[in-house]
Amino acid sequence: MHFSQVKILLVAAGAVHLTNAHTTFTNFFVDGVDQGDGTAVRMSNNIQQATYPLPNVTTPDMACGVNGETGVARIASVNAGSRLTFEYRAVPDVSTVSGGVSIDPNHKGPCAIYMKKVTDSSASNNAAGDGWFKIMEDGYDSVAGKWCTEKLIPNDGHLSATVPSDLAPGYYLVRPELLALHQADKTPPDPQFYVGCAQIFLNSSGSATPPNTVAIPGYVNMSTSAMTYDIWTVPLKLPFPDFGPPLYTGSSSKRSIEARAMNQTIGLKPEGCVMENVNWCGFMPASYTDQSSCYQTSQNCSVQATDCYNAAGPTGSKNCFNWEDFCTAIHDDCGSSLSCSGPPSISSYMPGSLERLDQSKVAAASGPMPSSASLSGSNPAAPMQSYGAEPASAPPSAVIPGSSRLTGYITDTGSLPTNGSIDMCGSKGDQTCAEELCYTAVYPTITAARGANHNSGNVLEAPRTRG
Ligand SMILES: *[C@@H]1O[C@H](CO)[C@@H](O)[C@H](O)[C@H]1NC(C)=O
Ligand SMILES: *[C@@H]1O[C@H](CO)[C@@H](O)[C@H](O)[C@H]1NC(C)=O
Ligand SMILES: *[C@@H]1O[C@H](CO)[C@@H](O)[C@H](O)[C@H]1NC(C)=O
Ligand SMILES: *[C@@H]1O[C@H](CO)[C@@H](O)[C@H](O)[C@H]1NC(C)=O
Ligand SMILES: *[C@@H]1O[C@H](CO)[C@@H](O)[C@H](O)[C@H]1NC(C)=O
Ligand SMILES: *[C@@H]1O[C@H](CO)[C@@H](O)[C@H](O)[C@H]1NC(C)=O
Ligand SMILES: [Cu+2]
Repeated sequence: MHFSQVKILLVAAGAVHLTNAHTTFTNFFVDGVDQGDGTAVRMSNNIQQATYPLPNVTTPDMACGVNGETGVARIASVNAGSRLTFEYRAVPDVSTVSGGVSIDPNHKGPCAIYMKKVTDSSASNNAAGDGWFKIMEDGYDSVAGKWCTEKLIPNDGHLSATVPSDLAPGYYLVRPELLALHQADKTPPDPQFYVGCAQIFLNSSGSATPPNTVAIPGYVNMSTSAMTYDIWTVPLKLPFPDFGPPLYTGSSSKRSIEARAMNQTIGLKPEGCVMENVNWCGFMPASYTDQSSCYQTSQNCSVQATDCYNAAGPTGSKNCFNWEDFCTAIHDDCGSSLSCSGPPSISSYMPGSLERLDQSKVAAASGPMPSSASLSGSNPAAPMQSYGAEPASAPPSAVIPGSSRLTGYITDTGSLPTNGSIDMCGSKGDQTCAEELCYTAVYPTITAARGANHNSGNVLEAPRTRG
């Protein structure tokens, strides 16, 4: 089966119609630059349930969400004073949905952003526990008559905060938090948290350690008044009872980060990483000069593609498909008129440049509410078909499948013989390879003698047989 067909079937089989528009944190921007879907993000790896709220307010998953104790490979570089923007999506894989929304409009409630200093933000088992401080909070805006979650919707699901400029440098977890209170007045009350964590390294010349930190879980329980707040009461009982530690905004003075005391050594984009999907990196497979090395390169590419699909989570496999298309081009090259300079250029398989944030939306939100329609989605994050074993080389003297003609050079100089056979080397066009493929072309099937002398002889076309 051709790979594009595999892809289409996966999309069809994975199609899910979402009846309940929950939400999840999927990706973040540093000073308006998207770090990539799922890149440096701790989120649930359960594709069907990634958008579900946490089951209760005291589960350890309150720290960084389901799977939140599992570090991921990448760590984003952030400067003291940088603007961080967290994106929430009702359908995590945006390649499967058009006009996706961030959260169901009835999920009304406050938002906050927390940070915690850790020794290595890509290490596991460092999320739950003490050390969390709050850098942003937004509850109910009585002037606009809107909850923070309602402002997210016209704001493309974006929640932003400025990293306090006096914080000590180093590794941090950053935790966006939404609390939907539409069920908080019910019996039993069901306050619904949506949290995840970004893994960052902070460039800073500061030295501050925020004094007021809390343990997560622990900072709220069902006795905390906000957990049972009735958002349906008219008029609302204001002010909304905020919860968690006091806000830490740091000193307002801008600091130079030139004299940084610490540099990031973990979680950087690896050298040679040419394509990314979530926290997977693709590395350029080796160049090849003959069919055998071409198939090795093809195999390497396909193993990397499988790794890409296996590493993809709820945000999908979009760039794995791009990588797989690149692998298919290599594989096709091995089978037909092998090029002398493989692998083919990857540039036409590269994903479009990453999303750039609309700066006007990094700040406050305003504008009309979009419709919550078109919430069908799918999650084609399944492993690709394996290429399987390939012959190291075609059997001797067989016509190579998939190609009827060869263009090559006559290897011995001199005039064209009028009959008999002739050895030809080369493979395609007028390139020469480090290791040329040689063929024996037999008259009278040599059909065309084109061009004048080129290298050692005339350029010919002949049926492609291996000599
Ligand atoms: C909260 O949820 C966790 C995870 O599902 C569960 O282990 C725990 O028992 C729950 N606690 C309460 C008080 O319901
Ligand atoms: C943080 O500092 C490093 C080392 O100078 C630099 O490469 C990186 O780009 C800086 N991060 C940002 C967000 O500017
Ligand atoms: C709930 O939180 C409050 C305030 O932190 C604390 O005093 C109380 O002991 C907690 N209750 C339970 C059952 O954990
Ligand atoms: C960190 O990197 C910057 C820029 O590359 C350099 O000037 C500085 O000396 C480095 N600091 C440390 C502690 O390595
Ligand atoms: C694929 O090739 C790259 C570049 O030569 C190499 O670094 C990598 O280890 C290979 N991967 C596999 C799975 O063979
Ligand atoms: C070329 O070789 C073929 C097959 O051996 C033979 O039938 C034909 O007569 C030869 N032609 C000439 C011009 O020698
Ligand atoms: Cu929901």
